[in-house]
Amino acid sequence: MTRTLSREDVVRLCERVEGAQTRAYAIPKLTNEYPDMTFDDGYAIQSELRRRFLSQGHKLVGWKAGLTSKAKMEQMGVDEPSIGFLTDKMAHPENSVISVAGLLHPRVECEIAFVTKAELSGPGCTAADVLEATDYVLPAIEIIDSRFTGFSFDLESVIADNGSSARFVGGGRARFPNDIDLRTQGVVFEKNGEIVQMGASAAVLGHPAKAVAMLVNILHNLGEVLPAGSFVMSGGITEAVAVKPGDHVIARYQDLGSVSVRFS
Ligand code: 0L1
Ligand code: MG
Repeated sequence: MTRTLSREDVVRLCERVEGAQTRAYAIPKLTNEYPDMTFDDGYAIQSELRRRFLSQGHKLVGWKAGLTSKAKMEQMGVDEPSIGFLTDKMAHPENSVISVAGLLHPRVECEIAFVTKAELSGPGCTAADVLEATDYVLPAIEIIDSRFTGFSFDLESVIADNGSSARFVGGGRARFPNDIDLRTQGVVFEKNGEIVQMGASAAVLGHPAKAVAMLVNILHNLGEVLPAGSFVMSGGITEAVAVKPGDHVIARYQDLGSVSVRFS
């Protein structure tokens, strides 16, 4: 564990991120002021943000792995994945309308979500452990929203900003993980009727269950476990696609049906 920020700095930076998230204004990346900030500092800020949201009555429903595909890492110029927490306030029903008024740079990713039936803990959690503990998988759309000015950020700042988490939608057809090939799951992503991305789930660290295992091992470093009944998004299969009011997106999966959302 390498921390450079004092508790006062963590609280101050958390308040900055919380303000940007809840009032939708852009802030400079945190490393401009704290160039020595580490990933552990980023997670300390993220944990403080989680503590605050939960104390305001938000419910923790699960976690997300981010930056898990090579395409995504290249798009963002980073070489490590990250994790973030998900609350009930971020969840939206399938094919609902999401207002972008409360968002800064909304972009959409198609992902495979896992719902767990047993607790998972690190260290050393493997993809096999994840599959064993998975109740079912389903298709999901994540709406990410970086709060940093001009999309200028680094992994330390993204971690503090809860991995750009903003909204998510689960839908389609839930399947038992052993009934489909989760490694070669194809997805076609359409925006306003046009195909804008295509991919296969192997883009997510070779197998999306590996991303969930990685998430569990990072949780261990934060002193946390993944409880049974968690909703876990395993990471974007393709590059994130920007959306604006009036857009409609649908992600069609080979064996998991489709999931869609509209924006106003
Ligand atoms: O879900 C993710 O892959 C996290 C992306 C974090 C960086 C960004 O805002 O694009
Ligand atoms: Mg994502």
